[in-house]
Amino acid sequence: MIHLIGAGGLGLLWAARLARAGMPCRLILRDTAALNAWQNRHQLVGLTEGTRHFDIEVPAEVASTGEPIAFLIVATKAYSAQAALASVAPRLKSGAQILMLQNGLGSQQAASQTYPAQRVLYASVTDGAWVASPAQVVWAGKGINRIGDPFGGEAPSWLENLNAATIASQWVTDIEQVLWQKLAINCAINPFTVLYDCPNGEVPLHAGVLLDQLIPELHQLLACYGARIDLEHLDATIRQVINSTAANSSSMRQDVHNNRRTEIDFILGYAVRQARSADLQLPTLERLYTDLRSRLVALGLPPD
Ligand code: KPL
Repeated sequence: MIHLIGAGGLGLLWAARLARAGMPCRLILRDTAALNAWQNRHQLVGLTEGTRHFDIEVPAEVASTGEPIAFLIVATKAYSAQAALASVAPRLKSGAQILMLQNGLGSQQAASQTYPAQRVLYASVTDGAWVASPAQVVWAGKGINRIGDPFGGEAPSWLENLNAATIASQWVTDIEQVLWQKLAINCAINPFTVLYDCPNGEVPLHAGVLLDQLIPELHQLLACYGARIDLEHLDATIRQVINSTAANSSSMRQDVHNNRRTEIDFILGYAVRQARSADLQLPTLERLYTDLRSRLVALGLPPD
C-alpha cells in the first residue's frame, strides 16, 4: 500500500495517476472535516491531461487512523513537510520508505535527521500541476522525477511501478547535486517573477544585469557545496529553463497570486543561509533575498 500525504496540486497529480494505474494507494488528509468533504465528493479526483479528463477514485483517511505505513510519499509544500510527517510518525514502520517531493532544500534534510529509522529518499520534480477547484487537478507540464538516496543504496523496486503509472521516474546516484542545481534555477527565476510580476520568459528582460551577476554567485555557492557544474553550463541551463518555461508563472508567483505563503525560506532563504555559513560574499543574492522579503511583507504575506 502506498500512502500519500499532501492534497495540493502535486499530491493530487500523484494520487490520481497511482490510482488510475490500479496501484493500492491512500491519501492522508488533515482532519475529519477534510475527510468528510472528500467523501462527499465520492473520493473522486478529477485529472485533466491535455484534452482528456479522468475522474479517479482515491480512497482517503486521516493521519491518526489506519494501518502501519511502509511507503509514504510526502507531497506537501516544503514548509508543511515536518508537521505532515509528525502527524503520521506513530504509524511509520521501522525501515519504511519516505519519498520527499518538496521544492528547494532543507525540508528533505530535516526529514532525514528526524527519521533515522526510515529510509528517506529525495525527489526533484519537474511536472507542472495546478488545482482548478477542490480535487480537480490540471497536469500542465509533463516532467521527470529524479529520485535518489542521499546516503546511497539500491533503487527501490517500486520505481518501476511509478513509471507504469505514468509517473516518469529515474534513479540518480547524486540526488543532492540534482537538488542543488534545481535550487540554483529556482533562485535565478522565481524571485524575479515575483518582484517584476512576470512570467518566467520575461526574467532576463526585467532582471537584466542582476541576473548576469546572480548566476556566477549561484555558481560559487554550488561549487562551495560540492556541485560539479561549470559556470557556462549552469548559465546555459538556467537560460534554457527560462526559455522552455517562458509562458509559465513560477510556483512562487502562483503562490503570491493566490495569496499563499511562498517557499522562499527553502529556496532563497536556504541559499543565503548556506552562503553565510560558508563565509561567501554574495551581494546580489543577499539583495534579492532582502527585496523579495520586503515585497512579500508589502503584499501581506510571510517573509519566510
Ligand atoms: O520550478 C520552477 C518553479 O516555478 O518553481 C520553474 C523551473 C521556475 C518553472 O516554473
